[in-house]
Amino acid sequence: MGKKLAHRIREAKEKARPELKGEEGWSRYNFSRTLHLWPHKYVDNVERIHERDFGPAQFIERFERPGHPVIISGIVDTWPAKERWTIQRLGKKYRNQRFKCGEDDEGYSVRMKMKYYMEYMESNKDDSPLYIFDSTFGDHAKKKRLLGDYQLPKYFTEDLFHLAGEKRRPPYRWVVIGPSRSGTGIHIDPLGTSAWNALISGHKRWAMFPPHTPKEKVQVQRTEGGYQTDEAVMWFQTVYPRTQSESWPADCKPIELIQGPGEVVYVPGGWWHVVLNLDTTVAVTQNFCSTTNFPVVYHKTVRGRPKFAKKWLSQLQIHRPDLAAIAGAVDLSQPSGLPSSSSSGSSSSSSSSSSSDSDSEDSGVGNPSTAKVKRKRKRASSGDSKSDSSDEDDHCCASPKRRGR
Ligand SMILES: O=C(O)CCC(=O)C(=O)O
Ligand SMILES: [Fe+2]
Repeated sequence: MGKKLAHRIREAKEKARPELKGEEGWSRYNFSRTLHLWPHKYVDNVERIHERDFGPAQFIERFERPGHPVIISGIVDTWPAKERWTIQRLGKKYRNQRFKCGEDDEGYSVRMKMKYYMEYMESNKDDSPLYIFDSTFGDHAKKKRLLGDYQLPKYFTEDLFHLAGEKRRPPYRWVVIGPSRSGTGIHIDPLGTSAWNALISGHKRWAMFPPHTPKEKVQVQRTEGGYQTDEAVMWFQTVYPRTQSESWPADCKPIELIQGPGEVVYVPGGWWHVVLNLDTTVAVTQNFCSTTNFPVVYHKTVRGRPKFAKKWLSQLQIHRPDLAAIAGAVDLSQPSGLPSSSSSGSSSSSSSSSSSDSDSEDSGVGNPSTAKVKRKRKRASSGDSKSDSSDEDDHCCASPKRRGR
């Protein structure tokens, strides 16, 4: 390995995971040699549909309104990304562009040039490798060419945060590239939003749990995960076997699947999910607020990003008075109706939810380091930060979507 390459990788790793304390820490579990990521026998119990068989209205009634995960095929078939997003072509076209592959302790993005990341991706033996999860590609002269390589699936064209303006809105679209063993630890997507995740190449193993599943049950415990508690690869080693045992509550059984090339996963708001790359994957994912999930998303946005919510509401009053009226009727003294990674994870209909419970749903109350990170982010003028201040709890969750700016 070239000196410069080795240096760039070391630099990025130190920033992104200082707690691992150098090379040894990155491979102390030896997962690259000892783990068989592909399960010999695996459950695949998700519903699969083809986009030709469902119109948007039908999709809403069957999947979005009731909050049912589903895999959709057909969508990616017509995308230029199918040809253009091979590792080779991406490595060539975006060679000297820097993509976010982690975040430091102060909330700044850790970035690496594509050419270095590609070499790292091919050669690494890390337990849970660095993972490209970049939400700012649409803001850069060169990288924004990626936007022309895919279209919004017909079910997910509504995007109410758009009304608040590109500069102000929370991050919402990511290119996602990583080698086997990389992935995303268990989490719920931010602000009650739903998501779609389109896989261009490779295979992702998913487990999803319904919103009422207790957080303590699905998270890796500190004592069993060491420094890899938040990592997908550790989750499948520790928590997954428990989900298959007799004693796992029947109503919290996971939806499991292996997503293949060309498949789009729909993740309803409030669902826990964990994603492990079984081989090298290239994907794009977007989060959205639609008319259907608006009441919950609005509630969580007022809690998590109050200043932004105000500005958003003023635009809704102009462009969507129907939704502004719904916003006005949202009872903020009650829980939003869906959990967040930072809340207790117990059913929101539980009568034990006090108003202080719902306060902590998204606001990160009680986490002393949040304020520091917020200030840092506000100051960051790297063009990384797409939104104004975030009051959301960004610390207790493994999702780059929550961390990611
Ligand atoms: O593909 C991944 O690792 C990200 C999965 C995820 O959490 C998401 O798309 O919301
Ligand atoms: Fe997610």
